Amino acid sequence: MIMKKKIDISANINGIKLASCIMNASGVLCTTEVDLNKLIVSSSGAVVTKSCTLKPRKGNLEPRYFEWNMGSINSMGLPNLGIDFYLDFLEKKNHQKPFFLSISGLTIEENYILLHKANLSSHISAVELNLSCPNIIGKDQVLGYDFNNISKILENIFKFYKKPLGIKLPPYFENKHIQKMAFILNKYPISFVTCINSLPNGLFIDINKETVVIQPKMGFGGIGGKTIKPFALANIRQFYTYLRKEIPIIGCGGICSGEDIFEHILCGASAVQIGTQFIKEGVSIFDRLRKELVHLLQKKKYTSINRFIGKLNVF
Ligand code: RRO
Repeated sequence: MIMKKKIDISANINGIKLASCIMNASGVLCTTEVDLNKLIVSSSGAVVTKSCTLKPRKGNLEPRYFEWNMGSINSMGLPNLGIDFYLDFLEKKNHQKPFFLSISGLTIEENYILLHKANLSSHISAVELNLSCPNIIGKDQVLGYDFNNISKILENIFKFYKKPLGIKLPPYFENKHIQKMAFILNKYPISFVTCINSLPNGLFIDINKETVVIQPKMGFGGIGGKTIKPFALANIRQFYTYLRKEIPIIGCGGICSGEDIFEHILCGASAVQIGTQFIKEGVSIFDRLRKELVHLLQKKKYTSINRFIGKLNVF
């Protein structure tokens, strides 16, 4: 009998150990107690919570999410149960998996308050600070595009915040912007970078009805899914090139198969998050993707994802 070698798809994000490198993207089926419990018992390598604010929020008017064969558009508007809910949930839950608390304050000051609260919790593995929410009515500023303020914000944060901190970034469309952001991030003890959030300011149209498909913001929203994979790969690749090697990247954007995960890792991701396709399939997706990834690695004779992180060839 031929013994197949065990394929290792675990990940180590600056000391945070994930049995599988595949987890959910913040925002997707991770808002309520029911959602979070399902994620805990699933085969996702970690649980990422919906970005939270200080107070609970209902979010934008519905319809606020729409998907088609190539992607999704959303303008959820940060619906969440408030940070205390997520911290209480964790305190009560005796779980084994890494837990990433995503936060997205409506102001910089709110982010500081959220981080003060997170700092006191012994149950979170890291905070994922979302600098890339595109859908708040009346607030068009995506913090991740505000290069002038990021340094100051991070400087203030690391004066008091002592736990692992990851940063969730929006997509950038110019190499020099990625270089600039990486230069800033490299100065701080950041535990990981997640890229990318949805592509902001997209529009999808129903040709039969001659209308937009979501209600908030005249139909404009963040684009996710298959359509955005090339942008995710480019951002991961360029951040991998410019970030200090001690800052791992969690790739997010357009993953539907084990092959997509392979591409993210080849570009430089140490782990990956699943958004749109997780909404389509539910928690069983983590099993499917794990099987597809393991199968591909067997075919390619890789025993571990560590063998090819960032090893993309160029001509
Ligand atoms: O809630 C949202 O509208 C939302 C957020 Br916070 C985010 O970070 N990304 C996104 O596509 N939608």
